[in-house]
Amino acid sequence: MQIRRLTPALGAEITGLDLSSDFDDETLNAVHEALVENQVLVIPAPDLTPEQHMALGRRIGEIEIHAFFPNLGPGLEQVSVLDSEEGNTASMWHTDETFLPHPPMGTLTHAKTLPDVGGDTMFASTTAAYDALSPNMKLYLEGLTALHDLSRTTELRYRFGGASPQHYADAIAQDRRTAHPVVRVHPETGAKGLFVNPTYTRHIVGLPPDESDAILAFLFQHSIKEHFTYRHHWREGDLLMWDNRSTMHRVLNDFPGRRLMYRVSVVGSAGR
Ligand SMILES: O=C(O)CCC(=O)C(=O)O
Repeated sequence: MQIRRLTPALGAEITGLDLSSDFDDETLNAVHEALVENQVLVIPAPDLTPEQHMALGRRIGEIEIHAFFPNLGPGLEQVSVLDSEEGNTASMWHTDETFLPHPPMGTLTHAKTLPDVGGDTMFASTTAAYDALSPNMKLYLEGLTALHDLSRTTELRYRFGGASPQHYADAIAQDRRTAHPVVRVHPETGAKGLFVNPTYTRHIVGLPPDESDAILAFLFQHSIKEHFTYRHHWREGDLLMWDNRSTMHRVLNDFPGRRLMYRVSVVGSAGR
């Protein structure tokens, strides 16, 4: 197994590993270590089946049924489907499902069908972004919490035709919201990272609305500066794993044609 770093901030490609064959726990641990260190891993896996994809997720931890993406159905409910033809292209910066009390610790996404051009995914290291803040800003953010909820993204999908009025009303009624620290400590490395994102984070708790809006706008812009990012140009069969505790991501919605991805998320827990 060879590991090649892709940008100074984050990302590495692993070659010489066949994810569709049996591999031992030592190899799995090496992949896990590489994930924590590099935050995003690119692994070519042209022959990976949905069953193997799900089994791989299960070897890392408990796998979830995604809160709102459709899935492959009976027996494969944990494999969610992002099909641009169904209006599912996650084009706003986000960390996965931060409206949950325990957002996933990581996600494994497999490229099934790609447009001829476009549809790259951008990643940003939230630990690199935190490290680059001024000491004054770090002090200001210490101890603050922010509220994350699911309604904004559903509202946007409703406004632009991607969700029905009922779907929108259901999202509001479900009231899926959680407050998290604005600065998160990675449970495995101890590194601090920014933990706010434009898709789910609504406001910083206890601040006047205009101050909260201004601080969040600054943090969102700061987090996606180019030297904290990696842009992945997909090849069919690529499997990407990202550490959801130290990254944000978005798809560039710049393509005609179909983009179909299967994804499995590993549930976060107190220890991980
Ligand atoms: O399709 C992709 O490249 C990423 C999808 C995404 O944002 C997600 O699975 O949360």
